[in-house]
Amino acid sequence: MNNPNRRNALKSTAAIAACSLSNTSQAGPGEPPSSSSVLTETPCLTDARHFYTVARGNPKPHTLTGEDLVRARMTPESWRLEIATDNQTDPPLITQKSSCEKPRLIQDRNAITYEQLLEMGKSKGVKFIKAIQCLNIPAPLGQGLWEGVPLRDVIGLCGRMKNVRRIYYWGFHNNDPKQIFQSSLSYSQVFETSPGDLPVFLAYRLNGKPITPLRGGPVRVIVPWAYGFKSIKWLHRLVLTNDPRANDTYATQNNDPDSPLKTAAYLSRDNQKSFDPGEAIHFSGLVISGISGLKTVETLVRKRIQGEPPLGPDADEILNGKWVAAMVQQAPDNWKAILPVGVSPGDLLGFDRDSGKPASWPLRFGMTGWQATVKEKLEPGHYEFRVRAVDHNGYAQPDPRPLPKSGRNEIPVFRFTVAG
Ligand SMILES: Nc1nc2c(c(=O)[nH]1)N[C@H]1C(S)=C(S)[C@@H](COP(=O)(O)O)O[C@H]1N2
Ligand SMILES: [Mo]
Repeated sequence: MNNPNRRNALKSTAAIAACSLSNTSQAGPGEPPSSSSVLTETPCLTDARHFYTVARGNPKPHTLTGEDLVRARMTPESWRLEIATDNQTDPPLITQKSSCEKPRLIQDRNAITYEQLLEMGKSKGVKFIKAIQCLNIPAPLGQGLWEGVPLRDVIGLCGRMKNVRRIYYWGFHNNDPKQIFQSSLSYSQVFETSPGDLPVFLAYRLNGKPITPLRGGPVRVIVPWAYGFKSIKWLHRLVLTNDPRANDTYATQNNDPDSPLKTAAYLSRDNQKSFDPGEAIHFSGLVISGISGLKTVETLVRKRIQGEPPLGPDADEILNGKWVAAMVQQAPDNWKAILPVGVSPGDLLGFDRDSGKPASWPLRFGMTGWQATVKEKLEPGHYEFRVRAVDHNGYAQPDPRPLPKSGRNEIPVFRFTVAG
């Protein structure tokens, strides 16, 4: 985990001129968002260098250069993807071994190359804007336009399969088994996508450019609905297994390995902490539209007594507080100005082909900015600010899934003072 520049990256105004802010709910005609309340806008696409990075490995694979990078098969020319079966039985759970007609292996000289993947992309390629978020970090890491080939088509190159219930996969890990970072998907998740829904894919382009080692290139898995741990970087190997268990590395760390992204609002850590009397008080942050979509973002201000114990998550003041709607950054009206040259919005998954408009805003499994201006006049003293997302089922954060090991969506709290 690194990258002190991330906050600045999110503030960059490049390519966001067309984005505007508006209230998520009834902002009455008498209350247009005042332009002075516009702090910063979140770029729809985060620069590839400015995502927050989560990577294991010693050395971190993305720090390799020159010959080391070639040996790690992390350049487009040296990259190879192997697809194998695992030869495992484990009665009574696994009584039959998985098999496929044509495994793809380096030793058999038929592993999949970068060129092959690009070639498949010409007819089968997909493009999707997705936020990456770590299940264990209460903030999105960045959002990109990912482009690649559905995993089902790549595995299809292995011919007929038998007894495959799951696929697990990992990336370059310094050839040290202790450094493997592995993830898994069920056979059905890979092979069947309901109409208009999102396929798992192997990405070779981010924001219109080849994926750099830092972002997991040359080829990275993208699981559109999932937290970052399913989107394996520096992909090396897929294994077809008859083991129905989710054998993700993250499952060994007490996480829910099947958790889809949660709808949740996050507070930027660089919000102002102390205000002069009468000074306008603004807060801002990011919001993820997860599996249940986003209805509103709401905020709550509360006076506190210095030294008092923190409120518990079920405190009446939180559950029944006077939450007020915040402003959510609106969809850009000029997607062409944001997307890489040659990419039309109608080409993107989740967008209407003819109108070029997204099916929902915020983008499904995407992020955008929110901001709030405190309306009441606050007398000098100590305060707490909270923010929460409400999803399309009407559940307010941290519901409906308050268990942090399925994604960090606690209600963020921020203490500030108004000077006396
Ligand atoms: N090979 C590999 N892939 C990986 C990881 C890793 O350590 N090794 N970390 C995962 C985790 S836990 C997260 S949250 C995301 C982070 O993606 P990013 O660094 O591009 O933001 O990458 C995932 N893919
Ligand atoms: Mo993660």
